[in-house]
Formats: sequence, structure tokens, C-alpha cells
Amino acid sequence: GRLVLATHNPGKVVELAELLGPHGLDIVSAGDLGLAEPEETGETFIANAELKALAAATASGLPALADDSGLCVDALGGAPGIYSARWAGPGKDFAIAMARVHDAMGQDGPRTAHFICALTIAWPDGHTESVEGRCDGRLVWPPRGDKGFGYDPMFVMDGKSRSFGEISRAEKEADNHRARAFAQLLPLLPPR
Ligand code: ITT
Repeated sequence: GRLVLATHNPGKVVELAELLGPHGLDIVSAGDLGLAEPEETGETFIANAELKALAAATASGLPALADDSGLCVDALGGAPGIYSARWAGPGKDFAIAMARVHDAMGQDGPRTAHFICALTIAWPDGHTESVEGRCDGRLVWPPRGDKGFGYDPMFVMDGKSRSFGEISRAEKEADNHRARAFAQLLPLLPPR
């Protein structure tokens, strides 16, 4: 069957396409279908994933998978959280977003943070299923490496010494918040 990837973020497309690969679905991207990006008015990751997936499923007539994710920093009371993309500004500049996080944290607080990834699959009839994955780690400064996307260069996952910006794509995809969410979503995917 066909599945719409309801995201306009190229970094997510790479990771989700890799995770979906073995499942044998025919993936179409929201961008290729010319689907509009709905405004993210939700107050939780799951609410935003649901509204993006539903908008794409309704507009396309196909099942749609959306991802809403972000970085939650303990010293900032969970910010930027659902506002992680918005902290990069209209230019989507994550060097600026990372510097904003670093400046807001100050020197002395805890360095701990986690990524959350909410995934929703929605069907054209309005049915949805949502799951959430989390990965804990700590923030480093200055950012390290140029792989990955978003906040990857400043995040070191628990158990690793290198940042998500320094490890290979395969190593990041093997275990992170998105892979953990996806593992729960697998039994809910449409058949190939
Ligand atoms: P879509 O809504 O089109 O999917 P978006 O980039 O606006 O794209 P979000 O609203 O979910 O998506 O924003 C999440 C932001 O959190 C994203 O832009 C990244 O900067 C960051 N983020 C999420 N997952 C990440 C990861 O695995 N590594 C680094 N940063 C991540």
C-alpha cells in the first residue's frame, strides 16, 4: 500500500524512510503531493503529530505518518520542547537555535536533556494511532560534528561519548527517540 510521509523536514524523511524501508510500503512525501503544512496549534507532541497526520490523510485520501519531535532541556523546564523548530526562526537556522539553548541554560545547571518523538498514523476516515519514543542524554558546547540535523551536534545520548552530529547515520538510526517510537508503531502500519 501507499503511505504519505507527512513531514517537510528532510532530516526526518531520511530517518523515517530508513525505518520504513524493510516494511515494503510505497512512500510518498507530503512535499511531492504538494500538501500544505498545517499550523501546529497543539500543546503536546502527540497533539501536533495527530493534526499533521490527519491533515495529510484527509487531503490525500491515503494513510499518512507524521512526526512531531523536539529537544527538552531539564535546566530550561523542558524548553524548547514542542517549540524546538520555532527556536530556529524563519530561516530554520539550528546554529542559532543551539546557541539560544546554550545561552538560556547558563553555566551551572544540569546538562541533561532528552529528545521526544511522537509518531501518528492517520487514515482518511479520521482514525488515528499515536506512539511516543524518548531518548535521554546530555548537552555539550560547542556543537560537535556536522552529521544529522537540528540539535544533533549538541546532544550526546546516554552511553555514548560522541554527539549525534559525530556518529554515522546508521549508528544514530539504530537507536534514538524516533527508532523507539517507530518500534511501537510497527504493528499498526498498513499492510504492504
Ligand atoms: P514537520 O513539522 O514538517 O515534520 P518540523 O521540523 O517543523 O517538520 P517539528 O515541529 O516536529 O518538525 O520540530 C521538531 C524539531 O526538533 C526539528 O526541527 C529538529 O530541529 C528537532 N529535532 C527533532 N528530532 C531531532 C533529531 O533526531 N535530532 C535533532 N533534532 C531533532
